[in-house]
Amino acid sequence: MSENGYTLNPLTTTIEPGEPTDFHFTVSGPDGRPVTDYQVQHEKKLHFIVVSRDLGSFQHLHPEMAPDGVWSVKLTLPEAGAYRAFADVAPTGGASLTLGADLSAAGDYDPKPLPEASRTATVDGYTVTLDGELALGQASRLTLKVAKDGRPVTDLQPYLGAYGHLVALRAEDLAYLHVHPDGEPGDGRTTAGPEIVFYAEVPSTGDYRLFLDFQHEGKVRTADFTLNAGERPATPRTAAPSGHHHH
Ligand SMILES: [Cu+2]
Repeated sequence: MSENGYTLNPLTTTIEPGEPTDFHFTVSGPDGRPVTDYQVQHEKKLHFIVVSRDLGSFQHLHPEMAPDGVWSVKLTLPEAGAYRAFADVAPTGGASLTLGADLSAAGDYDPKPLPEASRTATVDGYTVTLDGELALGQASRLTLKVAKDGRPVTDLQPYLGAYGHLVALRAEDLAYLHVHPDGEPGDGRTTAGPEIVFYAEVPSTGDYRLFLDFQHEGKVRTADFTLNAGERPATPRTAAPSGHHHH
């Protein structure tokens, strides 16, 4: 919830399921006051991720900040139940942080089991396949390959400064993983698909949910996966990345 003295503070307490709600929050700093100065990361000062506790629902939103540091976003929680919101920020002069807060939508809650482990996701006629392993104790290389109607997509569009954004969450407690893209549009070596490469480090074995945002033909879509992280293999399949950039 809090990191380095920074806290995510929801100001909206009641959310009706299925109703678009004007959701407000602040990020308070070590002095207890709302932070108003942020560094831009991936073209935005704040990335707001909202997932349902059962990890069936995922949203990646970009709230607007008022001069007093109050953020606003139109938020719809699709069904009654428990949700977790994450704010990815880098206050000016500080490190980048992921802050979390619990949200809920009132009503009867019908939690669903975690979707079965799968390396293929389909969304709107696109098929995304995932190659690579999440292994404890090493940077795991994950390759996501995008196809449409059976053909590789080679004209992905930059979205927030990358060809894809991957969010990984641990199923057990919704711990948020830091995932780094390998390369970026315009660096002279990163192609616009069909493959998008990431490096992820998992803090424990167990099940993870992965959500890939990618843009093609003017629309952002999300492909989701369930992946089990195992012990470190005896012979690592992939070495730790060298010389890749943090963004
Ligand atoms: Cu974002």
